[in-house]
Amino acid sequence: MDNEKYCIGCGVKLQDSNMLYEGYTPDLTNDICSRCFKLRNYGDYQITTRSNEEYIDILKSVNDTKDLVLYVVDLLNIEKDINIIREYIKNRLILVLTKRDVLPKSVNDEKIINYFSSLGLDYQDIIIVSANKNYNMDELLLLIKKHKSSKNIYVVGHTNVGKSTLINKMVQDYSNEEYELTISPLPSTTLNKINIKLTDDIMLIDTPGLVDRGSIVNYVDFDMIKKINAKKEINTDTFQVREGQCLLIPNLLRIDYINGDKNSFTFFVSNELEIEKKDIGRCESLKELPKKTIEVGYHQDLVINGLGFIKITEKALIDVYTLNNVEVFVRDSLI
Ligand SMILES: Nc1nc2c(ncn2[C@@H]2O[C@H](COP(=O)(O)OP(=O)(O)OP(=O)(O)O)[C@@H](O)[C@H]2O)c(=O)[nH]1
Ligand SMILES: [Mg+2]
Repeated sequence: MDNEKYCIGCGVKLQDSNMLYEGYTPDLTNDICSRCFKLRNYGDYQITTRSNEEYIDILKSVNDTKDLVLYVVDLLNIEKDINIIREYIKNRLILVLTKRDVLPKSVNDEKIINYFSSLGLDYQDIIIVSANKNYNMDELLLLIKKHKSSKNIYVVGHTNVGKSTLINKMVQDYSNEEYELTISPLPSTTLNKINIKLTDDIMLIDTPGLVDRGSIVNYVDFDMIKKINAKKEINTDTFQVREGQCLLIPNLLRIDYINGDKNSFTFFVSNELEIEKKDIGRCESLKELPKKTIEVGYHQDLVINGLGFIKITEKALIDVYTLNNVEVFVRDSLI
């Protein structure tokens, strides 16, 4: 049966004819699809794949407007090239750095802002927030009011960065509506544009996120995704390491210290992940995984896309083993 009703949780068009196809609901009087229903009520998730062409089409449609954009970036998983957004949209944008709550409180916000200022992204304003901890939400609303050129405000960014969570928090804080978008630690939760009226003058528009094929979340199971997803402030683990030693996160990552002075490696990853230090000669674990040899400079971060990052103090030559297709790179230290 054809209809024009869309799921209020993820934006997908609802249908009652094919259980195996997205947007299915047994009863078209429902407001949400079965996938959102199961996710919300049982934490049970059906993988949905989205092509990035669809995401890019959505960005192009945003570019056709002159509306303000909130470009949301996850502080634990900063994209290798955050400027890529400018290939698709020329709109005025506010850079919203979210999930502040997972980084240690001792980290200075100003340092983070300075880091982003140096990346060359053209934005009207920048702000650090946490939707979970309600941090800087009033300030974000003020910035929206200051920079908006019309009623519509688009919320864009990679999948899983926390776009829908941010909108839910704003609705909770600034509107009388009961509205709630579906959120999850898995990729591609939101499937379509969704308009959410915040006030008479502000319409927030949620969008599906770009799926990053280099992220580790594409190559592990649901239980592991939940473990990798940092839910609270990270208790960083620092290891003093010398040549001939290796650091391991079981099933996910191995770093062999091949060459360099005595060094310190600080892990910014979910507290639920165990980290072990061993002698290379006495450890065979994870050597079957693809290896990448990397030269790290003074005060740089080794980033494992989707997992987090490791701050390394001194120059080093390391062998990094991780799952196939997972992007690994170095950048100047964030912290
Ligand atoms: N610790 C922490 N986690 C957050 C925060 N905001 C979102 N998350 C978590 O990040 C994950 C992804 O959140 P979503 O809001 O579904 O992300 P999204 O950007 O809408 O993702 P897509 O719809 O797939 O594009 C969920 O597990 C959220 O609980 C935050 O401020 N702090
Ligand atoms: Mg979403």
